[in-house]
Amino acid sequence: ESRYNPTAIEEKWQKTWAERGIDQTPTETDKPKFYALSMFPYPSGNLHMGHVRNYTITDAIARVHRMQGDRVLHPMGWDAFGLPAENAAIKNQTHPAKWTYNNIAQMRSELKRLGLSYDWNCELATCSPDYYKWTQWIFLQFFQAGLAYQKEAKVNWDPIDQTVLANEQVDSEGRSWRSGAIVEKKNLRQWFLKITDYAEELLQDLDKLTGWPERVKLMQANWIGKSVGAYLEFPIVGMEEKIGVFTTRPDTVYGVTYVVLAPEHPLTPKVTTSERQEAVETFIKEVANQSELERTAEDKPKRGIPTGGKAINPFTGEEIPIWIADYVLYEYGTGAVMGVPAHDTRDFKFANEQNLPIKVVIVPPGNEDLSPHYELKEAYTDPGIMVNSGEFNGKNSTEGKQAIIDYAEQKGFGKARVQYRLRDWLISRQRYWGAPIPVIHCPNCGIVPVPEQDLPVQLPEDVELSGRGASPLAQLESWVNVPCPSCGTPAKRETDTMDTFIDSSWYYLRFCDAQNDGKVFDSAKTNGWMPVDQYVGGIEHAILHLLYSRFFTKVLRDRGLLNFDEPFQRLLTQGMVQGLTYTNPKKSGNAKYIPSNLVNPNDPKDPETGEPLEISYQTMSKSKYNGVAPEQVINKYGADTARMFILFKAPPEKDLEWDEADVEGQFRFLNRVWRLITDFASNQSSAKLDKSKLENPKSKTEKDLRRAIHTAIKEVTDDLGSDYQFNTAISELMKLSNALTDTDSKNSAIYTEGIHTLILMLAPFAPHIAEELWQMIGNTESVHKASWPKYDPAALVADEITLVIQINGKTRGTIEVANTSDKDTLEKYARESEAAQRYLEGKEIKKAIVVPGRNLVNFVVG
Ligand code: ANZ
Ligand code: ZN
Repeated sequence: ESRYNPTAIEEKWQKTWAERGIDQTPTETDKPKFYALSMFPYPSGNLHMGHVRNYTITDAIARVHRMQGDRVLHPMGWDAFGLPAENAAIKNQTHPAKWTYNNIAQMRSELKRLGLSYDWNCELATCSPDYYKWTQWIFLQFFQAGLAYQKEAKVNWDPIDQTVLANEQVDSEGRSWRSGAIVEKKNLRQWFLKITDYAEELLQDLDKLTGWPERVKLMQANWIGKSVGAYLEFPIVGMEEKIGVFTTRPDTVYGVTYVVLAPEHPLTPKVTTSERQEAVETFIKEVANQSELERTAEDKPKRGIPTGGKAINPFTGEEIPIWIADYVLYEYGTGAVMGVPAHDTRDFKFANEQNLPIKVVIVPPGNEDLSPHYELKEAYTDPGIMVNSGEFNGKNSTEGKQAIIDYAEQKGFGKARVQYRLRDWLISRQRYWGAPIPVIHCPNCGIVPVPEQDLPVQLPEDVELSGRGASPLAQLESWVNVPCPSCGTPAKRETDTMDTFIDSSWYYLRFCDAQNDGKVFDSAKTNGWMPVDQYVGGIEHAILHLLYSRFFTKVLRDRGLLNFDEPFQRLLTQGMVQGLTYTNPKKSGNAKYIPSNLVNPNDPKDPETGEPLEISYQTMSKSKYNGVAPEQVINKYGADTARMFILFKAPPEKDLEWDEADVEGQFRFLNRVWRLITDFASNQSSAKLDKSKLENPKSKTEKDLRRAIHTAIKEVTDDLGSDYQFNTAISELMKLSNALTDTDSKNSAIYTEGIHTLILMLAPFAPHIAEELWQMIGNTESVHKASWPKYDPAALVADEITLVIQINGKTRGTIEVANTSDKDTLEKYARESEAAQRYLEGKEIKKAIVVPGRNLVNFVVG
């Protein structure tokens, strides 16, 4: 009898499966489709445990669906453009393409060792000209639709990477997501995609995403940030121009005691009086160096100064001062606000600090008659009744909002307005390793799209990467200078490349027709596979990647290429993989993390200082020295054990603590299954399943075994339903394995059915050992082509139940009785039981409470 040798069988089956092409996407169309997708990786060099978890989850899902009769698309590719390749190239004097493709080769071979059932014919890399040709083509679709435009903009400038960053790439401390440098502001002409045109639909359609976690939908809604309110114009004393403000509280307009401009607002210098000019200029310079977060943080004091200018409240005719302040952002709304200190918390603080008047115009119902000037300890921000508001007095503030808007519209000084926090997507990067934006700037014709037959605009290979100054492409004269495609005049190529989030906004569409070299994709094919039925990936993509992908889908739909509204039907955000982490609480920064190989686990001390260490589980990362390399685990236990452990240790959406003892536990389980089935294979002359013998078990033990088998089928199938509770599914497999080990009916057709069932249900999780054992018991077709077992409801019914006997709520004994839910019969059994006889002797039964579902009878006695 052979030992379980994972290395040998895993290599063997990976090779055989590849030769037989069993993971290829089926072409028949009579089965329901299922598109299973993991977020594709950035080829950074090696797989980490987070990748392994992500892909194992999706693979198990894909395999279950195949066995359950779906035709499955399960592709994999590479999100291969981006800064790290360029930085590595600068550092190591190689070409980014070389670095990238080496990493892809490395990671692909690691993926293959995991036994993931990808159709490698769909593989794509976003940095390949076959792919970015279509990224460029899609850009031109946006351009033709008026959804790609250039504008001068203050951009985030990363002084280390020497590049512009999207807002999303700047963290809450104002640092670059990659280099960590404090981001500066700089003015540049940049390309934008008009995602704001789709803000409302992106918000509304969140309701269609019933298979998404609520928390992700909420994050998207907050990012879009819809506010309903009004645009109101305040005339400026002595000037033609007016100050437009956006407010969500038009009902408070009678309480405006000042107006505030963002310091960068173009009206700032115009309204500033000469006495105030110097102070205003100094203030503007100070604010320019602050991040958005510093400017708006709730706990920071609001800073501002008067400009000397005055505006008029169009409702009251009152003159009010014009200020500038840091808390007013130029990029949001109109970049100006009406100050209502009585009803806005920030304004209240600001007015108190700056000694500006506070005027109450909303009061809680029933307080209308109180002195209008009663002292406020804090802003009154709730709805209420309007006071001090002229003809609007007495209205409740909710109606008041509309009444004020109607009035403003009538008089021509305002209107209703919806405002979104979402801004247009800045896609320009002054970098080399990205898809070049396919336009040419002609002195005669302006911006000319590169004609389709000239796509892709290829990245030149002979580029010099210094990591400094302007974009590498801009420095390459031979590449930049081209004749205008329209008039032939000497013209210049656009030298910006696209944000890599663009590449990943449409890759899932390309997977449906990955080898098409004549089109971006065949719409019939893509419409046939889309939407993705199950998308699996990290929560870090909850906002941007998913929002951008949804945006692309909607735009391509409106261009007639797609016939659906949302790309991802269901989304699973898998939890983090955490490793055992040793920290020295006396140290700070990264120095506090101590590599585990320097620590004695029985007495964890800092090897340098001898100080005691703290132990915790934290997300695996290089800087914490708490990572476990997938390769090592596979070498030691095999991929099947790694997969089983990952699926068993925690539900997919929860964090997972990597624990070697539990890895061992799964290894032992697979070894038990191995022995169970090798024993079966060698003892049984013919292990063929005789279906005719299954339904009439010959003995109680056979019947019990059959119940265990069918209960397992039911439970595992339910666990794999829509919630993918792999952990409980694997527990059920363990129970089934124990039942098969312990039964006395090993020479029955039912036992054979149990063995088959165990292997079949193990197959999605531990595909190699399942295949080996499946062949060992005499099958020739792959287990992965077999059908998922179905349970027989009749087999689930137990013959006997254990009935609990209670006297006054106290359990006094149990009896085995025939399975029934008939109350009278249960009561009769209970009365006749020895326990009842003993405890009830000489006592009067006041009441018998029978609970059939809980198999319980309680006698209440006096
Ligand atoms: C007057 C007012 C009175 C306001 C009141 C609120 C309460 P959201 O919900 O975030 O859209 N605001 C408008 N533009 C701004 C900008 N560029 N920078 C900073 N603040 C700005 O908030 C809209 C409210 O934020 C607006 O309504 C405005 O203050 C302020 F009792 O107007 B409100
Ligand atoms: Zn031209």
